[in-house]
Amino acid sequence: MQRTLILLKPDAVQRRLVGDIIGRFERKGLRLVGLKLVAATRELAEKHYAVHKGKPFYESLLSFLTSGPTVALVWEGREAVTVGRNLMGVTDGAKAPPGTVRGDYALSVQNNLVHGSDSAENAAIEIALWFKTEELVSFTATDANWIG
Ligand code: DAT
Ligand code: MG
Repeated sequence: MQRTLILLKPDAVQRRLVGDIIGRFERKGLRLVGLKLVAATRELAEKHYAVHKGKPFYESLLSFLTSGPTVALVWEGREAVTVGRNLMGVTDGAKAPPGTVRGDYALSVQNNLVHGSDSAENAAIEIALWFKTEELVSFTATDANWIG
């Protein structure tokens, strides 16, 4: 069992795609264990994208993430990190295949609607950045025998 942090970035909220994107993760079978609307501060954005510090797009990326509300989600399930990445599609919306969030709705590289943790280790770090322990609610899904 694994957890992953998924962010619906400010473009997803502005474009009213929150319900659509959450629905895809729900229907896949992941369990929602954390959900909130966050106005990310510069400090939070810097920590979240620390790995990209110094890259040419870094400042623009921080402006984007702090430009409006973000929906922060934690999903739990088998292979949640890989499943999340697959539901999102590759970084560049122009290259992401149809059927993925980015493939269906994004054309941009930067404004690509979603963030998803890229490893279980980074998921743990990112979840701790966006959520307090008591904001996460673990539960047994009543359809667990069907979903796996
Ligand atoms: P991902 O979000 O698919 O994990 P990443 O971690 O490499 O991609 O980069 C984080 C975000 O930074 C990405 O969602 C969009 C932005 N980004 C990445 N490469 C970029 C580039 N070459 N130009 C502009 N923005 C970029
Ligand atoms: Mg990344």
